[in-house]
Amino acid sequence: MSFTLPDLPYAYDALQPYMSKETLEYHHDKHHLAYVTNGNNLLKGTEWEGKSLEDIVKGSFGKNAGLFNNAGQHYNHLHFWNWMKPNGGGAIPGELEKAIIDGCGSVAKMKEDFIQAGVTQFGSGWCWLAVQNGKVIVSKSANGESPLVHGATPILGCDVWEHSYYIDYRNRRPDYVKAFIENMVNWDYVAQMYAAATK
Ligand code: MN3
Repeated sequence: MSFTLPDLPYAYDALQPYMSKETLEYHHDKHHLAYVTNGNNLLKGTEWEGKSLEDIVKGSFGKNAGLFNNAGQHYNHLHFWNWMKPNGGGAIPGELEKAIIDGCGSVAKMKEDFIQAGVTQFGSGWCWLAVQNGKVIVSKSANGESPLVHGATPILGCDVWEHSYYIDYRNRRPDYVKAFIENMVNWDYVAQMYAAATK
């Protein structure tokens, strides 16, 4: 299958004041599109042509860096747009909340660890909530990597590449990750991914 760029699930100005229209225009229309275009070019003629996106990401990791970087970032961004919503944040669906408390100690501790992971990811990368051996964990990864290639299933990720926040927050990455976890997350989508990862 080839990669395609989906429309954003909301208007470009829908995440203001936490993420601007300009950021989403560049991030979705230019950065994500580049991963799609480059990924399709690099996929051609490889053993992964015709495989699912997850299989391409996992299969190319450590074997075909160019393809992995673009396919990995396509996977991450497909979910990233859905991990956010207008008027996000707020109550976490019950079963997921229980799993977060069980895995991370409390919702407050999960948020603290998530922000810390995002802030301490040196250079480009992502911070995550993932399911590993049935437990919710916080992690971080470099560049286009995700928990998928580190033995876990991602259920929430925040893009901490500078292109995700520099227009709105300049160098203040901690403020961006805090705004993300407090005010932008679509917890219903996270709960869906949690349910799929644990069934
Ligand atoms: Mn990005």
